[in-house]
Amino acid sequence: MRVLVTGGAGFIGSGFVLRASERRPDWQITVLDALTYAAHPASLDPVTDRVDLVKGSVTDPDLVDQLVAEHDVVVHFAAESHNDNSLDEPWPFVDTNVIGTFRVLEAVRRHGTRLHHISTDEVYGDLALDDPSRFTEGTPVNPSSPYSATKASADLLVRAWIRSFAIPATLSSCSNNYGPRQHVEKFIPRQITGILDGVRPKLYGAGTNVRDWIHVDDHNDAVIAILEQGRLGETYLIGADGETSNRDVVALLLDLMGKPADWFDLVNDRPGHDLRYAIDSSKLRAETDWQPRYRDLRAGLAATIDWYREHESWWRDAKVEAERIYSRLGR
Ligand code: NAD
Ligand code: TDX
Repeated sequence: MRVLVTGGAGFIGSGFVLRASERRPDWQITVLDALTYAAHPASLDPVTDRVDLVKGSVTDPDLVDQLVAEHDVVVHFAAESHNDNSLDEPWPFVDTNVIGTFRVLEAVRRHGTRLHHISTDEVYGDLALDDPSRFTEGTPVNPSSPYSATKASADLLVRAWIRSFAIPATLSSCSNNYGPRQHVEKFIPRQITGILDGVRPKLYGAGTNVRDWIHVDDHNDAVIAILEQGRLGETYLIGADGETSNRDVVALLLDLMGKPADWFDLVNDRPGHDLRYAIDSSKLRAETDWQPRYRDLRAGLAATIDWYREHESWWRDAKVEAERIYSRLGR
């Protein structure tokens, strides 16, 4: 099977390429990635001899058309992915996430190629901290940020192309990922690399917001399961019952890294900051054989800390740039 992975030099996309290369060695994988600030092509070093990397944008209709025509499956990870950046400069989010997805859809429609579209739980908006409910596939989209609005827009385009043009596609919306190779602008790697540099963790607002953490390998195993066992036209929510407040994540990191429990700062909140995300992944678990393998957040974080400790050259330049942006944003 010839598989085109858009955004395959980013955090989750590169994890997918590595995981699929290990679990499905017969797949021929091509990565299409614009190599933005968020890309780390070095993440693909272990598979450079067997994976083709094409530098280009999903917004380029001719390139997308040519690559889609040459593959049997497209797994569409490419996106601008960081909420804080979307609040600062929304246009790249509209361009890549909406226009880019439109280009992919049109190419898939022309060539009959199977598509799996990667989305996020953030398209459903947020839940109150004291609301016991969780998102399901039936929850109406209600995005809060420019980032999540562009992801919800892309999802609506995919669903319309399924209904109107019968393209062979599936969608998945996953909760917050953590693990190796995540860009240091994101919450967990920002705090790990900060602590390694002797900088106290920075919690937005009161630190009480809740995210539903899942290990990146569990996400990518679920994507493989949906590709192989999912029903065309369907959306699947991916989550591993990992709800944890940001304060509790920082408490785990401080404990694992030998710092006092009160060694953090509360900083300016993110405008429009979603309170809580929570995923009900019963449908995925009922229709495929997928189960999360990482069920212990403390152990997963310990391994992630080790990875950042051992890969400073992978993250150092990006850290300098990310902190320059955060200091301008006052966070
Ligand atoms: P990331 O920012 O680490 O990687 C995104 C990749 O896409 C980068 O390699 C970047 O160069 C590439 N890219 C950006 N614009 C492009 C363009 N125009 N053309 C081609 N490539 C382009 O993001 P991530 O965290 O790995 O997220 C990947 C996908 O998973 C996104 O669609 C995101 O919405 C979704 N998602 C992320 C999470 C999470 O917790 N990080 C959770 C659920 C869903
Ligand atoms: O320094 C920080 N301090 C802090 O308290 C940072 C960077 C974040 N936070 C908070 C904001 C969120 O409540 O931590 C939480 C997680 O923040 P992010 O890592 O920026 O993730 P989030 O905004 O939840 O979005 C992530 O999950 C869904 C990904 O970035 C998205 O791509 C994905 O769709």
